Amino acid sequence: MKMTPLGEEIGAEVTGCQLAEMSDEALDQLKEAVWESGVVVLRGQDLSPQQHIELANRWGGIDINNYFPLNGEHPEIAEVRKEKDQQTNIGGGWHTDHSYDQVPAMGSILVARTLPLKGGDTLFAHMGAAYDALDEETKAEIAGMRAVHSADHIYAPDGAYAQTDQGKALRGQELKTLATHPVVIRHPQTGRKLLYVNPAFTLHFEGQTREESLPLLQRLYAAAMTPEAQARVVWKPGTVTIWDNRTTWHMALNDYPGEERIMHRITLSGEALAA
Ligand SMILES: O=C(O)CCC(=O)C(=O)O
Ligand SMILES: [Fe+2]
Repeated sequence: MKMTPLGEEIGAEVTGCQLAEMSDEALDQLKEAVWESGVVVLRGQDLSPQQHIELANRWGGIDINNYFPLNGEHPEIAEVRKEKDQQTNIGGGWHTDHSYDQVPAMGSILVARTLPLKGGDTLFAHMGAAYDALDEETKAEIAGMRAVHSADHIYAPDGAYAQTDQGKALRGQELKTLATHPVVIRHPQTGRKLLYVNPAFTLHFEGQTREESLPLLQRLYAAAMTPEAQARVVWKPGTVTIWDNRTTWHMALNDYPGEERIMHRITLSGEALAA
């Protein structure tokens, strides 16, 4: 297995590995690459839905996403879909999946099934690099702080997606989510300090209103917007991307009007987060 960095401080492109027939040692190596670099890309994979599920189970278990439409034959697989005639995509702004859960998902294995001719790339940002980029004063200010996360303003009947042409496809509109996590977490496996707030699901700091929280939140978000902290995944048929939600943010570009894009996502179970 060979790894080439994707960006300066983020990501790895892995060659010499077929996910469908990987040894336990290779799986352990791949996990470490995901935890440390945040996102790995594998090309030329021939991964059936059944093999996708088997890989996720070997990795450490599956969290069923409560909102995305599920694949009819394989309910472990969520479909991230944009039809030819839809305007809105899923995950089109910077976010961390499932930060609104008490025990957020570790990450995802995303498999390209139908791609536009060009466009539809996915951007990733490394939240360890973002934390490192903060000045010492800010690091001291956020040490010990906690933030409140929810998905209700995104997925509720009057939420962001309900007003778009993705609204009808989504499930779970009646769910209520609320979770509090440290603003700086330690990665459960690597121990690295990571900034754990994101523009989609973080509402405010604990003990502050949203209005009071926004200036500092915006400063923290800006730290993830450096070229060194970011990488772009350009999808091709057979591409599989695996990412860590603690280490990274991501966003899906919506630049392929009139074309269809269908991805199969399995969400990997995680663990409780601590400072
Ligand atoms: O479609 C993509 O590239 C990613 C969408 C997304 O945010 C997700 O699957 O969590
Ligand atoms: Fe996402």
